[in-house]
Amino acid sequence: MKPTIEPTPGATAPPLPLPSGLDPALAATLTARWEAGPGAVLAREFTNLYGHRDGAADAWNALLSTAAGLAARRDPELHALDAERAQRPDWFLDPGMLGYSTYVDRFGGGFSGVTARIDWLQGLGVRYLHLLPFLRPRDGDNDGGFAVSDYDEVDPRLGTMDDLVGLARRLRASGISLGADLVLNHTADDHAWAVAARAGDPRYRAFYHVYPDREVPDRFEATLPQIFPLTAPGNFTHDAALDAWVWTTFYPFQWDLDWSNPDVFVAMAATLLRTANRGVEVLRLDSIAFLWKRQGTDCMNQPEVHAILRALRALVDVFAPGVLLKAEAIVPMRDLPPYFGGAQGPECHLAYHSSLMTAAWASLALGDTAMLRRVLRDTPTLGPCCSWLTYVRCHDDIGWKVLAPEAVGGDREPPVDLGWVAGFYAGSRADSFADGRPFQSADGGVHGTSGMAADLCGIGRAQRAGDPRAMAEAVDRLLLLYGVAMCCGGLPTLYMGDEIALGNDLAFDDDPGRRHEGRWLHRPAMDWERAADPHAHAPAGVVLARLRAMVAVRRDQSALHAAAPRRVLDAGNPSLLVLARGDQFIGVFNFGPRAVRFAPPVDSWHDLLDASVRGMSFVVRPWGQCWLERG
Ligand code: OTU
Repeated sequence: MKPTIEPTPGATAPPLPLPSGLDPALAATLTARWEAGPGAVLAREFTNLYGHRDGAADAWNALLSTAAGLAARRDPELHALDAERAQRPDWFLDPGMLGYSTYVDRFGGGFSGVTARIDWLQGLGVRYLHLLPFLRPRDGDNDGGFAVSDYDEVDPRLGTMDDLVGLARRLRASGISLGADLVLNHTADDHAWAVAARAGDPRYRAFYHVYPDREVPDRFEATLPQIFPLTAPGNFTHDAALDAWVWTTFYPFQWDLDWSNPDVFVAMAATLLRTANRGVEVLRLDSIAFLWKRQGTDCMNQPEVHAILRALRALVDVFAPGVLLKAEAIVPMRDLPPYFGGAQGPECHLAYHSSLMTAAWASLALGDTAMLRRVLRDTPTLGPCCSWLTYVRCHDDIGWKVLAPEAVGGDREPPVDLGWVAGFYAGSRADSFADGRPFQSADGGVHGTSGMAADLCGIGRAQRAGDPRAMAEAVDRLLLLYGVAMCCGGLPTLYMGDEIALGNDLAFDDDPGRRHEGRWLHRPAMDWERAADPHAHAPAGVVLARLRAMVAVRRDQSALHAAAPRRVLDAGNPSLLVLARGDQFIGVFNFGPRAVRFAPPVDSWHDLLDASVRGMSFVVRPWGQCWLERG
């Protein structure tokens, strides 16, 4: 079927209806923003998506009156932030930016515990904190909080909504922007909308994709991927109360919302703005690729997903413009640039560069950077005020499938056997340094790998072997990956615990509520004892000190600004990645087990990570890196 979204030529913004009694200054500000472009985009996209649907006009009115009402109730401090960010819209591209991602309970027990650890984050140089889902989840299994029962209540085990708002404010005062997940592809099956649907309310039944029998599901299923093939096979779940099949891309208790329904758009758009009003400055748009379904496709990255994103961005740009949208689209790189938007309007400010992350791990296993060089060469230059989110690990598995297009090889690159790479990290091979586990891989198929970065880099094995040299190499590997994330242009984001080389959490194996879900392997509780005295817990002290040094160097390097030009240089050795940022900075990363000599093109250079090294040629030790500055 042909995509249905075409831009409406020459569309202009309809007038912005504002409630009477709105503060005149705010009304003027909103109107000016609306007329600067977002109003026309929102009207066009909403009309294209929903104009033909019953109730579209009511939905439009409800959308704008809700949004204006929320703008009127937005905290003055946040209005001030909106104005400030308008002056410097590329603030998050700064090389002083550093992200940190963690679960609230694993890091601080609850919101107040996180507040008490702000100094730790500041000590690392963190400026953006992504707290994994903290809203009220469904009872029982809830996919690590990604099955939300109520978007307006927090998980009571973590504190109260006031605690969250207070935490956001404290973070802001400390120079840290709070990020949170907006789980907009699905709700939990005990969300009020799902409960109403089960009770037979037709309005809410229409919030989900519900089918009386297997006919339509089977047709879709023929071309759909499997996200959790072992623990949640299939994309539809039979629900007894609905007496029907409901679309469940992820777990059976996560019901996909039907975004072709304008009421769903309005409900989730309002959820977005309410979340922003609580002080959340960055919204991680979870599983964004899956929002729109089209028969005969994999139901990912459909054109309507981009129309929805343009509409959401337009709303944010009018009603909460200090807020950033971050795309969590774990898709091959060729499908990623559209998530930043284009000629039809802007979409997200940030997107996870999962191909880069995954290619770095693949290159580490292979001792050959061809895959990584190719991904970097093909990574497009982004428009202004857009940036990649670069990372090493996160709360999910490393999903190898995003690399499928690169793995077939190219003119310059040989094919890569991702099955071999996944096997390398699976923890059972003698020729490997890694202690990971396969995630959702049936019969040796390629899917994902679980594990903390430290253990995937070999720190666990080196510790067990009591081998100082192996330990030093494992530490170098961990820092090598973070070095790439910090140098290649983006917002580098640490995963909790990596800064002290925290290893896998095997305890989940004994927990009947979690043992079926391998991703818990890399969701340990922060080890505050180790953090308090890292040198007593080798190699935590070295990792922490070197990581901090890298962050400090990066902060002052304008060459490492996210928008500074990037070029992969020919290194003459397959284990090296050589990355020029402008003409004053070259990052040299050795992914192989042998030392390599590298001579920069011309001139004399010095290594910013090792003040003693200066000259025209450099020896990069196994898994070592040099950050060379000209002069
Ligand atoms: C996201 O992830 C979250 O990050 C996961 O933690 C959730 O389980 C999932 O959504 C459902 O809410 O497809 O494009 O390990 O990479 O499930 C995003 C697999 C996703 C994840 C995948 C994922």
